Amino acid sequence: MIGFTLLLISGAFLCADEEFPINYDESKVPAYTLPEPLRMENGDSVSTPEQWRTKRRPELLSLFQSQMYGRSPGRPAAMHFRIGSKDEQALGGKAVRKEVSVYFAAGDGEPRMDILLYLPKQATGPVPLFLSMNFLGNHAIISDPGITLSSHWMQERKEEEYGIVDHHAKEKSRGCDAERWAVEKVISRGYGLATIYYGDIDPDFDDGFKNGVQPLFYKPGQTAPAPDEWGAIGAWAWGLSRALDYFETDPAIDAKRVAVMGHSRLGKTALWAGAQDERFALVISNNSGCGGASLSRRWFGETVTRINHVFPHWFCDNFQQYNDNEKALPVDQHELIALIAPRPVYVASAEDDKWADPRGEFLSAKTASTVYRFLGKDGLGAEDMPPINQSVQSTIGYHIRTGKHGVTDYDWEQYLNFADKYMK
Ligand code: GTR
Repeated sequence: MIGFTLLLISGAFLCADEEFPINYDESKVPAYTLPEPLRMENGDSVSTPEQWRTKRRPELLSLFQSQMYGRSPGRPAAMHFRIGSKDEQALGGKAVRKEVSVYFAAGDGEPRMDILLYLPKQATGPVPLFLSMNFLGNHAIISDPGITLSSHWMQERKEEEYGIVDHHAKEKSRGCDAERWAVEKVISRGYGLATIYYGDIDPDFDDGFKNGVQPLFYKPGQTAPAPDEWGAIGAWAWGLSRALDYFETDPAIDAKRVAVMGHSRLGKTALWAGAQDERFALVISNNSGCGGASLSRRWFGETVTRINHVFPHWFCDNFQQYNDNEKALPVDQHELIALIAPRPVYVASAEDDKWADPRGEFLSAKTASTVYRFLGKDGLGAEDMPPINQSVQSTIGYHIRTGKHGVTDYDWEQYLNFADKYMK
């Protein structure tokens, strides 16, 4: 890991390391010009919603695919599902818990992902659902002995953070991430909650794409994705779409009302999944930052260069061309949000999460409004950043809350209100 040095420059903090200068001073953000989502590559402006849908939207999507996240394959023909454990009395009788394995190839081997589902017991019909990937295994989101412990690669856990040092999921790690998962609250509001461990789809380290789902799609002789083919974020987003494929087959779930939500790198993933797959009814980005909701051209917090160096496996290789050259990017992140239009999208920042550039996240959401308005929606109903802990619930929702990088009950509360407004 790269060490950071704190420099005090003319009374303002500039956090930097030798290779990758990082700016935390608003007055030092250089001027930048954003690409216009409603202007086509040939220079013409988009004149009708139909033209947006059939020409400009596919054009933008293709640019994000080839230059940033990489192209992903579709649903594998041999993919199949197997229902695993089921508990009709979960959460003290308030929910049904079940596990579903998704096998991406024929047979019962790898690659495979496991979906953990909690559905409200009292439901009288198919329920709307929140779908969100997790960082530490399905068993980590809640302490429930019935959840299968993951046997897949697991990141090293810091003892001071989780009270455990555990390379693989063990009994004592059940519920170790529960603070970030408002399972009971979601159920009590009438929604289901589905989660998948992101390491099932692609372990989060740079191994040249030997593990994870990518090799399943290599052409004969291919050993790594091409420069315009998916990296890890593309693979995780693909996994979210495969979960939606399953929801379409489950009569207890209303697959037309699925909100995809994600935090941090998984927030980038949720946005990318929602941008590509129009079956997602609502999209939520929690503290997604660079490569997610925040603008690449704004020099504040994490940069394209830094993210590409530290996480070279997240994006496609073509994205490396834009290191220290963000202005050459044919897109910026307000256009990723615009790809979700006219569907509701919520962007959430945290006051102390400067690394993710809260203002850059807000500006990106605000600028995406042009497309929402063009399509007859209200966009973001705020000209300036709202006060701390005040949720804006227009078609593009936004809040900045107190506290640090993470997912809190406050965040869930706003997402549930937003879903009540747009998905019920
Ligand atoms: C950081 C990374 C961010 C964010 C975060 C996370 O190290 O620089 O882009 O994704 O990790 O996912 O927790």
